[in-house]
Amino acid sequence: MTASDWPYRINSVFNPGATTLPDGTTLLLCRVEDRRGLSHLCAARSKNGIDGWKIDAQPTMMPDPDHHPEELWGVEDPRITFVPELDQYAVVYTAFSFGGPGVALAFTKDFYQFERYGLIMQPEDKDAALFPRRINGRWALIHRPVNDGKGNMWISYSSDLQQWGNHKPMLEARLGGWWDANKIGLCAPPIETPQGWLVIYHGVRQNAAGAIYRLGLALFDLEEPEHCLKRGDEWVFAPQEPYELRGDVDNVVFPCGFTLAPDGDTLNIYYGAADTSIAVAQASVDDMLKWLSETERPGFRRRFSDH
Ligand code: BMA
Repeated sequence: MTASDWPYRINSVFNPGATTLPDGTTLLLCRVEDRRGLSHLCAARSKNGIDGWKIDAQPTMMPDPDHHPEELWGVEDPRITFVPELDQYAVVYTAFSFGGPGVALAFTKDFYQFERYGLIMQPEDKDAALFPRRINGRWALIHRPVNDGKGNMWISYSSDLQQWGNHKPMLEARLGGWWDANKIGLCAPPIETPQGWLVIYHGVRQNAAGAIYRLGLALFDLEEPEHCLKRGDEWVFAPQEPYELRGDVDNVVFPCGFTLAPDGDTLNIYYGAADTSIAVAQASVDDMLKWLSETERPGFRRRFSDH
C-alpha cells in the first residue's frame, strides 16, 4: 500500500502493526504521516492479507494531545499483541512530544474504540511490544531506551500493566563495524515457539550516507526471556528493492507486525519500506529457527557488546 491507496490526503504510510481477526481477516494498523508531518494510525483490512485492502475512511486512532500531551507530535509504529487472558488486543505505540518518543499502551477489542493507558515508558524509549501472556505471573514488555546515542533492547515486568519495573537488558547492540552496531530495536512482537521466543530485531548502521535499517534474529528463553539463547551474526533481510532503497527515508525496512498462517509456520511479515509504503515478506518460523542454530558461533557471548 502507498499514499495513493488512501481514501484521504496523506504523505506516506508505513510501519504497520498486524494481527489476524477471529474471522481470519488480516488487520494492519498503519502509521500514516499526514501533510503536516505528524503521524496517526489507520486500520486496513484484507481477506487474504495480500490485496483487496479496505482502508478506514478516516483516521482510526488520532493523537489526543488534550488528554495525552505525550501525543502532541503524533502516534507512531504500533505493535499489536492479542492477549487471550484479557480477550483484547494490546497496542503498544510510540507517543511523540517535547521529551522525545516514549512508549504508550492502549487496549482495543475491535480496532474502532481504544482505551488508553498513557505513557508506560518515558522518553527516550520506543520499539516496544507486550508479550501475549504472563511470564511467571507477570506481564512482560520489550522496549528500547536510548542513552548516550546507544540503543539496547530491555525487558521490564509488571503485575498490573501500569507500573513497570525489574528492568533488565535483553539484547545489546554490537560495536564497531557490525550491521547491528550501536542501535538495535524490536521489530514485531516476540513469536512463541517450543524452542523459545523468536525475535526479529532491526540494526541501524550509520555510514557516510545516513543509516541502513536491516533485520536480524535472536531467540530467548521461554520462562526467562531476558536470557538470550541464540543470536544470528548476519542480517537476514535488508533493503534491496527500489521501494526499500528510495523514499522519504532511504534504505529502511521496518516491520512492526506479522500474521501466522493456520499451518503454524508461515509468517506474513508486514513492514514499512523507506518510510513511504507498506510491503509484505513471507518467511517460515522453522527455517528461521534452523538458520539460527546453524549460524551461531560457539562460545559467543550473546548479550553484551564485548565483541
Ligand atoms: C526509526 C523510527 C521508525 C522509522 C525509522 C527510519 O527511528 O522512527 O519509525 O521508520 O526510524 O526513519
